This record gives sequence, C-alpha cells and structure tokens, in this order.
Amino acid sequence: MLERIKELKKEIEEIVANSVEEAEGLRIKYLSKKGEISKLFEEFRNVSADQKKEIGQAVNTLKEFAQEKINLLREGLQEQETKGYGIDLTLPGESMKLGTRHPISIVKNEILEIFKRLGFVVSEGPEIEDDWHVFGALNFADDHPARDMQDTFFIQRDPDILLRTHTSSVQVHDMETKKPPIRTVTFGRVFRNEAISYRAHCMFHQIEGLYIDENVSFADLKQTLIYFAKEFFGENAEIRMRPSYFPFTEPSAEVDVSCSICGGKGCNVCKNTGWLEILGCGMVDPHVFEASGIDSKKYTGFAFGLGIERIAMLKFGINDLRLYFENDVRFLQQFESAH
Ligand code: 2U9
Repeated sequence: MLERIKELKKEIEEIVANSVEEAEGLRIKYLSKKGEISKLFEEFRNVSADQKKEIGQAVNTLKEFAQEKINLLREGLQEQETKGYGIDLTLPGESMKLGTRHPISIVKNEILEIFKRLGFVVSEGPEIEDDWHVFGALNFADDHPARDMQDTFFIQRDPDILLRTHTSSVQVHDMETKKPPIRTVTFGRVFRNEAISYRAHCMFHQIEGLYIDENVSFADLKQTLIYFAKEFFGENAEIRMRPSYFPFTEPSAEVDVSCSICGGKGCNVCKNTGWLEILGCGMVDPHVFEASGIDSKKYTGFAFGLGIERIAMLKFGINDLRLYFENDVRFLQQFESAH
C-alpha cells in the first residue's frame, strides 16, 4: 500500500489543468467519494494494527497534498478566467518604475567625483560628536557664540555631547589617526539650531576638503578651487576670493563663482552682482595642527567647505530649502532616475 501512495504522490505532483472544469475533474478523480484517495482509505481498514500508524499518516499527508495542489490549480485558473486572460509567456514584461535620485545626492556625488579625480579620499564620521572634535580642536574660543545653545543642539544630560555643526569634526579624527600627507574630502549632515524657513534649516549637508603636506600653499588652494569651479559650473566659470574669518583657518576667504545664469552680466539670481557665493576656505590655522598632534612647523594645509543645499539650489533653480526635506514626489520626480 505504501508503494501505491508513493505512485499517487508522484502522479499528483505532475498534474496540470487548463480550465476550472479540468481542475474539478482532477478533484473528482482523486478526492471524491469514489476517488483514488478514498479507495486508499477503504483499503486502510484491512491494514494490520502494527502498520496502521505509518500508513494512516501517509494517506492523510497524501490527501492534504492533493487538496492543496488542486486548490492552487483551481484558484490560479479562476483568477485568469475572471480577469479575462490566460498566461501569454510571449508578452513583454512590465517595466518596474524606478525612483529618482535626490538632488542633494546628485550634487554630492558630482562634487565628490571631482575631488576624487584630484586624489582626495572620501571620509565619513559620526553625526553625534563631543565638544573637542567640533569646537575645541578647531580653535573655537571657549566663549565662541557657536558653542551657545541658541546655535548648537546639545544633549541635555551631558554638555559634552552635541550634534556636529560642521563636518570638520570628521577631519579632526583623520588628523588624529593619520599621518600627513592627508588629502580628504568629507560629506554629511550637519545640524544647527536655526528656525526653519525658505533659506535656513536646522539640518543641512556639507562637503569639506582638507589637504595637509609639506609646502602646501594658498596658490595650491586657489588652483584646486579653480579646477573645481570649471569642472562643476563649466569651462567659462571664474572665481573670486574675498577675505573672511573662520576660527580654524588663517588667512580665510569666501569664494564666489561667476554667475552661470547671466554669464556675469547681472541678473536676479546673482542680485545683479554677476557673482554667486559658493564656499569658504583658507589655510589651516597652526593651532588646529597642534591640537591634533601635527607639527605646524613642518606642515601646512588648506581647507574648504561648502553647503550642498546652496549649490543644488544654484544648479537646479530651487528657491526653497524646505523642498529638500518634505518628500513631495512632485518635487523629487523631476530629478534624474536612479539606475
Ligand atoms: C579642518 C580644518 C579646517 C573647513 C572650512 C569653511 C571654510 C566654510 C562653510 C561654507 C558654507 C560652512 O556650509 S557652510 O555654512 N564652510 O566656509 N569650511 S574652511 O575648514 C577646516 C576643516 C577641517 C581640520
């Protein structure tokens, strides 16, 4: 009898049906009162007591298997018949809808690629930091306003823990763990305690670069930024530098690029100046080197930082920062597809 059960299992494994009627025929053949499996149950009465357990289990398993298989066949066919089509394997597949890349990611990737071509290595680090890596090691005075709760998010329990306000903290880790020459570019989210409006947000994205070696000069910085501007904004792009101040660089400068919309003639995007501010930069302050154990007599370096949201606004003509973080698909779908 076990042999017959095995044979039937194999037979049922291979059954197919092309219509609901055929599936019903199969149900009758195997599962009706006079069906093959019912016959097995009748024979089961004559099975000796010592075999009853084994054969009983096998017949029940076979019955469940047949019910499941025939139900599946019937359900599949019913669905096809109610939808009014059969399976046509020659039909082309339905293409999957691809998402689009976020404008911040598009700009971030493009900028990082430019600096990677110049030999910069990408580094990332934690968003939750300590005071030393965000402020102390970067030459911020103890009473610097950035350390104020009005400007920075602190963790209530421990004033030493805060959300980084710039990605320079990542490069402090690099300086602590690597030996010059160091040529890194970082990107990531930074947090500032700002009221949210069309031109300010409490969270945005930065890219920062740092190059430390012997004899690195301001001319190297300028040439690197000219290369970046031409690669990103086009061959005709020019830059100008204006003196500025940051605690971590000396001298420091703010950098403008010639307005790519009006070609420098003046328009409403550049507020008729012909220039757009794109980044800040400078030579790394010797105090910053000393704080991380780098010999400031032997090494010099340059650093720069830019806000990705601002560059993406210029590139795509976006006029409200909040659009980046609202996840409105009507906004997001306008950018290149992620493939
Ligand atoms: C180390 C030392 C110095 C990074 C720099 C800037 C100038 C800068 C702003 C641009 C717009 C921030 O996003 S923004 O608000 N950044 O102007 N950032 S120099 O200097 C560093 C970095 C790391 C160790």
